Amino acid sequence: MTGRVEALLPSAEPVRFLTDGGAAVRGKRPYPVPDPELLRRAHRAMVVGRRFDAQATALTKQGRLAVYPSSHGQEACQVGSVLALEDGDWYFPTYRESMALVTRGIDPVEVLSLLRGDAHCGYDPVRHHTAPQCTPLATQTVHAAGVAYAERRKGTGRVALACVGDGATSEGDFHEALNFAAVFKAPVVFLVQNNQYAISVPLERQTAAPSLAHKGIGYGVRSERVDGNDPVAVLAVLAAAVEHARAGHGPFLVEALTYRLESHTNADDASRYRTDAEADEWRGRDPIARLERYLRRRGHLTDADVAAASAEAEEFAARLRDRMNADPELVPLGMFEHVYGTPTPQLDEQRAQLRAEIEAEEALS
Ligand SMILES: Cc1ncc(C[n+]2csc(CCOP(=O)(O)OP(=O)(O)O)c2C)c(N)n1
Repeated sequence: MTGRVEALLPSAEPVRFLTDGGAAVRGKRPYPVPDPELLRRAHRAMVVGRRFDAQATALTKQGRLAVYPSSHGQEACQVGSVLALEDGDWYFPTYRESMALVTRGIDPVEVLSLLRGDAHCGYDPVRHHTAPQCTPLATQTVHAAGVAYAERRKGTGRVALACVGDGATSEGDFHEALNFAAVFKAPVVFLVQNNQYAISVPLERQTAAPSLAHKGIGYGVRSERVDGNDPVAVLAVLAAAVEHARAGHGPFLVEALTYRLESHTNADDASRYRTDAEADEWRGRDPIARLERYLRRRGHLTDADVAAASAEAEEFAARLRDRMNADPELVPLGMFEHVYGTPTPQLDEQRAQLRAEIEAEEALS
């Protein structure tokens, strides 16, 4: 029994490959070091992702976006979770994962549709193997476990990765998903981005567990903790987690310790519940700066590479700004589409009512 529990337990300290300053941590590596080419890709994606995030925040101030939950500071988790997957694998994001979806190659305007106020998710979830961004906390973990189980039954070798925040680990759905996935060996990775706060609720008011990763143990789920601002460690741990799931060993829970540098959304004011000193301490663990220093020291990244990433990021942001400045074409009746495979009589009735109202208004104008 003891041996079985030990096999599931996270490391005593969160897994780290890099110091805060970007030097390699000495000692034995608990997981293989990711390939330098993958790390270079991660660097570029984080630079573009951070610029995208800043542009999206600016769009809220210009009234072009209704709401935006920033992931500034969480770049290693956003990019790392996507790069750990293959194209056919499934991704189950929350509202905070816009940066990750852009990294997955989804059109940024489509990514921002929901946050602009559209009734639909913007992109085609089936084509991208990416569920709609989920606002109800943790409900998508159940969907992820179900889809992963279906893939297992079909023998496709595909896995699902579901993102949640620290607050969402208190939701019943999270626990149901862990239990189901463990019992039925669903190939799903649960990534908890522990950014320390659920809006204004700090972690110590959220859980009495030794860590969020420990929550997997009771369900029989292999669990690990990682420094979520260390991109090398995040990629290494997630690669192992995905491999574990793909090889048929069942689910894997990763808790990544990170920090959201901005407020919860543009509608929140983080200075009301946390100090500048705390945020500054986390700024000192900047994932982009850490990876950049590490790769430069090893000769894997040059000034020209860094300049090219930054130019690509500027172009990305400028294109997004231009496209978001155009007013979207509103199709009110479109909100009844894609609600159910077969519409219910109630839905048909509502659609007919709205159509009649639109026609009556048009007749008056
Ligand atoms: C089921 C449910 N309850 C409450 C909310 C309101 N709510 C939105 S975000 C949030 C905090 C979530 O924090 P966390 O899970 O840590 O994720 P983070 O926003 O930090 O990424 C809450 C309580 C919700 N969206 N869904």
